[in-house]
Amino acid sequence: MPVPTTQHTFCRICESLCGLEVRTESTPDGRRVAEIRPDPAHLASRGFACVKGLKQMRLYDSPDRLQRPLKREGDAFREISWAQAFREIGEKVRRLRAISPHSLSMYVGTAAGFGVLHPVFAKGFMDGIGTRNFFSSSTQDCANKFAVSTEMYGFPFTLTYPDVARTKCLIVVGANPVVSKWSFLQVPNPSRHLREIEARGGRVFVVDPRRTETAKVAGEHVPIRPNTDVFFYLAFLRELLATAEIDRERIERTMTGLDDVAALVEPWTPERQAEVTSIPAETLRRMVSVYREADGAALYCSTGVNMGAHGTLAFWVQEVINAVSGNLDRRGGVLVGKGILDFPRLAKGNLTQTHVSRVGGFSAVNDVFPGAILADEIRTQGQERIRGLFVTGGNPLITMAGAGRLREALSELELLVVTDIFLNETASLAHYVLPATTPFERPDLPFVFPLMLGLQAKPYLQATDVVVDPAGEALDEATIYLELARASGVSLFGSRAAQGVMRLLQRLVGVRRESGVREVPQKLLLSLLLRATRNGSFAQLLEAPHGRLRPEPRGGDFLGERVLTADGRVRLAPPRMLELAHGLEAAFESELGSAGELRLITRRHVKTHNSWTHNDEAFAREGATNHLYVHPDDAVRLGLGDGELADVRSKTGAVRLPVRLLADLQPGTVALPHGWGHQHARGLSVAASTSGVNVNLLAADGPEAVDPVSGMAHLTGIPVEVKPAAGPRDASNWAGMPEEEARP
Ligand SMILES: Nc1nc2c(c(=O)[nH]1)N[C@H]1C(S)=C(S)[C@@H](COP(=O)(O)OP(=O)(O)OC[C@H]3O[C@@H](n4cnc5c(=O)[nH]c(N)nc54)[C@H](O)[C@@H]3O)O[C@H]1N2
Ligand SMILES: Nc1nc2c(c(=O)[nH]1)N[C@H]1C(S)=C(S)[C@@H](COP(=O)(O)OP(=O)(O)OC[C@H]3O[C@@H](n4cnc5c(=O)[nH]c(N)nc54)[C@H](O)[C@@H]3O)O[C@H]1N2
Ligand code: SF4
Ligand SMILES: [Mo]
Repeated sequence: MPVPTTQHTFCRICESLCGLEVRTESTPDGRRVAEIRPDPAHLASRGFACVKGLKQMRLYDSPDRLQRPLKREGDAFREISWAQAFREIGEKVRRLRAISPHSLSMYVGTAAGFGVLHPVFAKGFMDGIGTRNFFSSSTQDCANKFAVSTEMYGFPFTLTYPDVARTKCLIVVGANPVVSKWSFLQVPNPSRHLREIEARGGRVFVVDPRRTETAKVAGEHVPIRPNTDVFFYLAFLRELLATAEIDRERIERTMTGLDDVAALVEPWTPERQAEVTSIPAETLRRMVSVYREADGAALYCSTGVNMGAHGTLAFWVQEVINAVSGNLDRRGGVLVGKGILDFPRLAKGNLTQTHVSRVGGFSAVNDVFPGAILADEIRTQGQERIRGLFVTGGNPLITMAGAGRLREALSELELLVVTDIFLNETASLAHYVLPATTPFERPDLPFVFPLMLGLQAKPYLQATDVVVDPAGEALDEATIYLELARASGVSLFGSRAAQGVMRLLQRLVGVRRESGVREVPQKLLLSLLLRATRNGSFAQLLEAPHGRLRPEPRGGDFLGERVLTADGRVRLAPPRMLELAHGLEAAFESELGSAGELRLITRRHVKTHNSWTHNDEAFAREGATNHLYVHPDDAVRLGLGDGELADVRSKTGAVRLPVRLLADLQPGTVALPHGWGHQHARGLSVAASTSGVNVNLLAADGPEAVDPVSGMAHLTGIPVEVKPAAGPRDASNWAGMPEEEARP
């Protein structure tokens, strides 16, 4: 007889971290999830959850779930023991490390951010090896924010967030929270929060080339030409300085550089920005006046700006606007949260290292090099050439720019190790694939952002116990990276003490699994973290199954107190930003000259999560595809009809896929969702039967293609040509187009 049990936990797929009620049953294979419901009593999500969260067990319980370590022999994968996997990988690491520690590298994907211990142990392993070659998905989605925060506030993780619960004016630029929830901010149920702003008399604007789901839920849609946000922001600041009563005393006390930014924005009138953004000058003036008059206002941007051509400059100017208008550090404006520990102060010394990359000479942002130089780092000869790569909780082959070149580069590695829950596209090229536990198979605390930084609309803390038994021999990443460090003859973080203590804890209290491996005692480590920060024990926190409230942000405790620049003041005009801004006039001219160019933007759907949720019929069926969304007027001009095949070409690649007409787009813009192109995945039986294409074949990689300050790749606003397809679709091809035609 199955014994049903209901347990409270939280979802760890996206940053909403929705509270869940999970009913489990015991089966011959161990405890399994039978049903997931939203937790109505959860302090923050209050009964909200999305389809992905509620059906995630279908992904985890798939027959494709990795159960045991795999080794590739020729073209086939064979199951091996953990002991063999650790031993062989360790031997290869020792050999490569003897050539150069920098010949080893790591790419950390999004899934790593949803556990506390995973990123810490993964980084600890790399630091133990002593390599500077560390990559992460941050240069696909947010490194511009880290770079700007470092310059302005003195620390990459000093991140401002809009006080969504109290603001009277929210301007959302290049984000679609209704579909994607939020990023760098935990607000479950975005629709409710957006409507509440309007209900309390506030205003919402959504600046986006597409009339998005968010724009339909609340506020006014302001269409913008892709890649031109920086000009919108410059004119916004100019108009604000020209019309608002600026509190100069507050600025002088807590910030520096106002005159420099004022001089910078002087040429950028609302009329001038209108020539490229397509936002009429009157609309911009009206937005500024609403923002200025509101009792608490916030500008917020996300990936639509971050991944664009001027993401670093745009985000910088946004931060300056929020700061000089008096909205920074006040309720209803933008706040800088506090986590359970003073992470910025503790980590400042470690996260502001000054590594420079071999290819392109990029300074690491937050210890991370641009992902878009990875292929070049592998292919450029030299002692420090990358020969070994660990990929953890990510799928760079699908999600990174220059997918075509990256595939070739990954095939040249001497050692590729992927730690994942599936044999995904990247893993299909690996020498070793290591099976990780899913979130439900691990105890945890919420994602590093709320925990360390307090980026939460409603601050709370929550713990979750293990909900189900690990599948097969899957291990948590803390154990995997501790064992790999041991097998490679290195210590976590290069610290014998750290390695020794972890090994001791593992031996003394770690549960021994059937595979013979002892687990790192995760709950104990999490408990130590809680105790060290005076938050009680893990067990005590588990007694608050819907979360335990933390102090509400007050505002007024950041400026003059927690700014980590040398003089403790916000640097409004960092020299690196002013230098980058020298290119603006030329960029403006080039915008004027490319008004007729078709630009490709991103689009997310509720049922997909980057590259990894297409492997169940609840999310994608055989033959399912992404579409190229085209405005009806453009379609007529291009000779394309709904459902017809189109060839999309950029400077770097080409794909063939069906068209869907979408009047919500701004003419001159086409949209193409990422995360597809699974045909060559070895271990995703459902996803591999879909026929979508990898849009990142169209995005350029290489040192010339990335933002020089942040290392961000440009994954939106890509100039493309679109034509009726020159032939049929070849679903067996990874570009969705016959190989010879796909070469641009
Ligand atoms: N063109 C275009 N490209 C984009 C984007 C875009 O908008 N347009 N978006 C970008 C963004 S925002 C991001 S963040 C990146 C994402 O880039 P990645 O992080 O490289 O990609 P994901 O698809 O999120 O990969 C997550 C992987 O983690 C695995 N996984 C899930 N749970 C676990 C777990 O508990 N442990 C382990 N070890 N693995 C797990 C999944 O199976 C999957 O393979 O892609 C970017 N790429
Ligand atoms: N369902 C779902 N949820 C997700 C994810 C997912 O894949 N699926 N991914 C998660 C991840 S890793 C992240 S980082 C977050 C991202 O969350 P968001 O940053 O909100 O990402 P998107 O929903 O893609 O919204 C980006 C918006 O930018 C617009 N845009 C594109 N180019 C431009 C431009 O040049 N200028 C302006 N102003 N707008 C532009 C697009 O039309 C789109 O509406 O979502 C997370 N949540
Ligand atoms: S919105 Fe969906 S995917 Fe995101 S945390 Fe909530 S249930 Fe999970
Ligand atoms: Mo992301």
